[in-house]
Amino acid sequence: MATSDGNDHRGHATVDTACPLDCPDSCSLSVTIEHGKLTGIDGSTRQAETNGYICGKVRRFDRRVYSDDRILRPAIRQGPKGQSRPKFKDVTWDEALEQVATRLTEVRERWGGEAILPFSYGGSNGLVSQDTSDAALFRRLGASRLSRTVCAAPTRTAARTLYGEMPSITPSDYTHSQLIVVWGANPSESGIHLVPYIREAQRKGATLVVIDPRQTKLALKADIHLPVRPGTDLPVALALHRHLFEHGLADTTFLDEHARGSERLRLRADAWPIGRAAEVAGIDATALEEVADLYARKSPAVIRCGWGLERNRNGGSAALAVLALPAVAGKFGVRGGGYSMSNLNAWPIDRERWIGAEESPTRAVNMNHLGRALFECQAPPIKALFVYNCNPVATMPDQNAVARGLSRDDLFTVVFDQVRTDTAAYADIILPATTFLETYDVAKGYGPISLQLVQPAIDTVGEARPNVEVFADLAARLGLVDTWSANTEAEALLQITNMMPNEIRIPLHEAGTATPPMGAAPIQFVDVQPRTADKKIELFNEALDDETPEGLYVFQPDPASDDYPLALISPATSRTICSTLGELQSEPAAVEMHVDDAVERDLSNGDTVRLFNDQGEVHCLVKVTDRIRKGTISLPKGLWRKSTLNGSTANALVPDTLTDIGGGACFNDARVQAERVLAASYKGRDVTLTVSAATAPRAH
Ligand SMILES: Nc1nc2c(c(=O)[nH]1)N[C@H]1C(S)=C(S)[C@@H](COP(=O)(O)OP(=O)(O)OC[C@H]3O[C@@H](n4cnc5c(=O)[nH]c(N)nc54)[C@H](O)[C@@H]3O)O[C@H]1N2
Ligand SMILES: Nc1nc2c(c(=O)[nH]1)N[C@H]1C(S)=C(S)[C@@H](COP(=O)(O)OP(=O)(O)OC[C@H]3O[C@@H](n4cnc5c(=O)[nH]c(N)nc54)[C@H](O)[C@@H]3O)O[C@H]1N2
Ligand code: SF4
Ligand SMILES: [Mo]
Repeated sequence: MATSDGNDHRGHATVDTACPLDCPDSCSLSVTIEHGKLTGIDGSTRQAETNGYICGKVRRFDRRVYSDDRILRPAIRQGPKGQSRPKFKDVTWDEALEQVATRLTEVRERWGGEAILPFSYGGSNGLVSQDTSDAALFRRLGASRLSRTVCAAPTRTAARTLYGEMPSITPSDYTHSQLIVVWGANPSESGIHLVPYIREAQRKGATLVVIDPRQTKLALKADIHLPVRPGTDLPVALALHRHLFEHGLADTTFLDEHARGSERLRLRADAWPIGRAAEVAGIDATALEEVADLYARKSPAVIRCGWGLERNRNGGSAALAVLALPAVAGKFGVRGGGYSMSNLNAWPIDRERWIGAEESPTRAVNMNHLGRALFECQAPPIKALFVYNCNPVATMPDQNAVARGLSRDDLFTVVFDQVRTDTAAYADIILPATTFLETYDVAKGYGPISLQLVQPAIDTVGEARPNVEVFADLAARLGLVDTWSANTEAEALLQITNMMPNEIRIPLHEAGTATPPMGAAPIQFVDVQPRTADKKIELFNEALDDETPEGLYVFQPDPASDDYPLALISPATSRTICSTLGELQSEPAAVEMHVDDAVERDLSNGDTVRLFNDQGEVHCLVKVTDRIRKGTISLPKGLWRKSTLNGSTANALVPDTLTDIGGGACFNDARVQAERVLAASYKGRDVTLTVSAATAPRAH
């Protein structure tokens, strides 16, 4: 075990490591251990941007590490699939992996490799724990490929199309900005280290604009808050473009030199005068005009483009239009001016180099279609599902379809996780995974430009094993011996870092952190340039326009109906990271609802409500508030089924339709109705709820 200050006589040690969870910030951590047990997790200053402090979730991560929900040993299911308290029998790793190998071989021989679907997403997000021996194994098996589109697919497609994923402005550079637009992001909960930099900029005179259907903590501190109807960012952004072009405020010199397609963008934006956009978005036209004016005048101006605006039918075009604004307004070239999206690709690092097996052209399954894929995929049907780094029952759209699919008797499911997730209830075999406090990894931030070494602070809990070892072991059992040469994660770490350029590898090993060649705080269009083929900004990609059903920058109207008028959104909260730590939520969840919507439905604070649409229903409590726009309601992302009264979460109401570009999830296109139900006690799944006499019962 590597320690930074050694082990003293009390068995006390401190370990320098980093947080690799799916969060932009990638904090450096100082972990204290006494007699082999975690006693404290705190921030360190190794990563300068996160400045020595961390969030409350990870500070108490010991509650997951030593939790009763932790999977300690491999186990095989005994009773039916999907029960709230499923029965499993412990087995040895050898028995478990032999059985997995046997079943995968049977499936492959009878149905072909594509009948196997590996299913993974964020997990611990590190370079070692994903796309290493796992990718090598599944590629060599000829398994179906997974399109990892549940998050960031539209924004990433937009950032790639426009700028070839040029690195973004880092949080600390916000202190140089005069205008900050936080668009569809809620950093107070989902990336906390940006907030003090924004506040510092405000103290120095910066203007803050927040565009969000909810009055978030930052919206309360904003000069202007535009509480848009979910899914209407596209017209709002196009109205800003139109304003710039129409008033001669577009930076035509910059556009001529650095961009293509501005005329095509201008024509599409022409359909959106400020008044029309404001009407569709349900916001005040004067406020929107003021934002247009501020954005044209102020510099340095930065837009923090979040992920809240992508999760709907217009998400891709919305992200394109938002991220195109600094180009059209000429905001690049100064510190604190430009945009921030994801900085995941700031590094000259290529995973393909270390996977060590060619990607085969097998069929690709969009992960947002898991439920339907389990029924509709033919030739071959999906017969084996290997879930790791992901908790699809809690996090994928159309939860009921996912659960039905996973209940199939003829489906062989492996769930490899740290804790008994909602998905684990459907597993034939569960395998225990290590947490980031028990393994080596490399954490890559997507807010600050940060690459850090993650190292074990404690011994593995129970018989947990790191991903890289389990997939390498399975490959060996399947006779794929030459696939991946590193069998332990320490070897894997070395194998991976050895393929990095020396300027990165050496500091990463010696100091635990590295800086990319362009520096940790690049100025866009000074230190970094677009990474498109010809280094130009592509404001209008004709091929993408052809592929997009309605065309690029074309607004698709709201899917609400008279039956289902309320827009249900499910943003990140400070209590979980996606569904990670959802096991610790002991209070029943509450949906936030505007006071007018509540009064209309005879609802008051603490009442029990039934949210429903044609796909499903969620029974939960109500929190009445004026901090969300009327017509929009909000239930947290990442809830486990036990957190609601009927065992369904927001995803039971989320359609599995896809975003306009990128094949992303439309979480915020859920349209629902809400009605009061007579209160029931919170006792897990068995509560029976009766529809209140005040509202007519419906046939669902
Ligand atoms: N604590 C915590 N931190 C996290 C996560 C977590 O679950 N918990 N998740 C991590 C992950 S995986 C991600 S992707 C990021 C996501 O972090 P964010 O980018 O902050 O994304 P969301 O939380 O989905 O939504 C952000 C805001 O968008 C608003 N919003 C919803 N719909 C719309 C819309 O149509 N338009 C506009 N303008 N706003 C809208 C929501 O009200 C919310 O306040 O956070 C990461 N950090
Ligand atoms: N309704 C709604 N749903 C959403 C969203 C939303 O806005 N609204 N947002 C979506 C977003 S942004 C995202 S990113 C997805 C995320 O969805 P998921 O990727 O499913 O994220 P988590 O639920 O945190 O699941 C990660 C799982 O990996 C496990 N894990 C962690 N480290 C390891 C490891 O080293 N090995 C193994 N084997 N397992 C590990 C964790 O215990 C956890 O169960 O959720 C999406 N779901
Ligand atoms: S979850 Fe985010 S804020 Fe919390 S410790 Fe990890 S990187 Fe830092
Ligand atoms: Mo995400």
